Amino acid sequence: MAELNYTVKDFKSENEVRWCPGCGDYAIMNAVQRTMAGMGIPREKYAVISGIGCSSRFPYYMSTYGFHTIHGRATAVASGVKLANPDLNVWVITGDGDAMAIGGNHFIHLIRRNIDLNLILFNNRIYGLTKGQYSPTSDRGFKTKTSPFGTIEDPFVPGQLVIGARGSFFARSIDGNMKLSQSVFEAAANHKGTSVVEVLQNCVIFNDGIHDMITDPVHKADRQLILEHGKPMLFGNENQKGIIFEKGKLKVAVIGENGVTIDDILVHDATETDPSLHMSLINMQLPDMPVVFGVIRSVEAPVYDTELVKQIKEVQKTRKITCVDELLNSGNTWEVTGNDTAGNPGCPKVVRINFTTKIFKGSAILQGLFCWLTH
Ligand SMILES: Cc1ncc(C[n+]2csc(CCOP(=O)(O)OP(=O)(O)O)c2C)c(N)n1
Ligand code: SF4
Ligand SMILES: [Mg+2]
Repeated sequence: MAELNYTVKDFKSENEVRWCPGCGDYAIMNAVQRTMAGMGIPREKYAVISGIGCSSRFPYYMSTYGFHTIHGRATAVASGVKLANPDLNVWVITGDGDAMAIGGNHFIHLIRRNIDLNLILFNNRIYGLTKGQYSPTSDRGFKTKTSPFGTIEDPFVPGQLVIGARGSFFARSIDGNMKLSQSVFEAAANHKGTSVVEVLQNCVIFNDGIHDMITDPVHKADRQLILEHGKPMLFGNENQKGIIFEKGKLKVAVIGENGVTIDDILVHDATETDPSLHMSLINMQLPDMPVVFGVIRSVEAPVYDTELVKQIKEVQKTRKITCVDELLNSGNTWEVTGNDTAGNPGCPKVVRINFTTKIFKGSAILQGLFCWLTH
């Protein structure tokens, strides 16, 4: 195959981008386009499938195959796209409302099946498109138009759902950190199975600054821990802080204090199949702990689409009928000829009816219908 020298521009469509100026979605899309340009995959092999929401307008702006589907069902449509076209590189674009509220059921079952898709969850912790209602990732007490006195419910933590649904890949990024987003998108694309990337996204209109505590440039070194597989979990301006395991819990320690050395700091293993430590990392939150980013979990697990193809091939070896065409042309078939229901003579087409339609033999209505359908 000739070398593909794509640039970001090759993945931008001619459609006018209609996100608000300053919306975090722009940076996420740019990181996706950079990732796709560098993957060495022909453009026609990409399909981008979205639900409904501001984030879900994404496929319009991509110069790839795409489908802006219905609310909460991007995962279902994308599953079908992938199973019918296993060689496509399929990306699901969804929001916190789209994936966690109306699409919650489809989200967890996609992950449980481990279909080879990449899902990017734009988490602005609000319904943006419908103008600012609270979402399943909004904090307890959060005031919006639909919760004027503050919500009285606790939010989902998307990574917890992924682990709970036996997820094989979970990563986190931030809209403004395009380098990090690009690296986790690449890792997601290379992972076999469902990869979920949660991106903390700022909605400048309805939830501006919701991630500021984490992204604030002055404090971010102390508040963000960017994980790398095989490396110690260090953070802070001079990487002087790290994560240790003490009394069954993760804890922040400072190297050089209380006898702590670099050897006490946990080393990240994204490939560990036991999800306990990955869950603890996902649960880390301010103010006591930094928030964890990067690829948190990436483990090998059976992939649904591969298993499906394998199973069909296996079954075909021992069956006389190996596909639907063969089924329809098998068993008791006979020809339907004669006049149609309107009395017009000679339906010239030969219609094969197999055993499933046998009970209708002799039915003039069916006969006429078949003539009409096959004319
Ligand atoms: C069946 C159905 N119910 C409700 C809606 C209204 N609706 C459209 S988008 C949306 C929420 C979008 O929020 P999110 O997924 O977080 O996307 P964002 O706009 O924040 O990117 C809702 C409730 C709809 N379009 N269809
Ligand atoms: S409403 Fe919010 S999420 Fe939607 S385009 Fe505007 S800034 Fe982005
Ligand atoms: Mg949202």
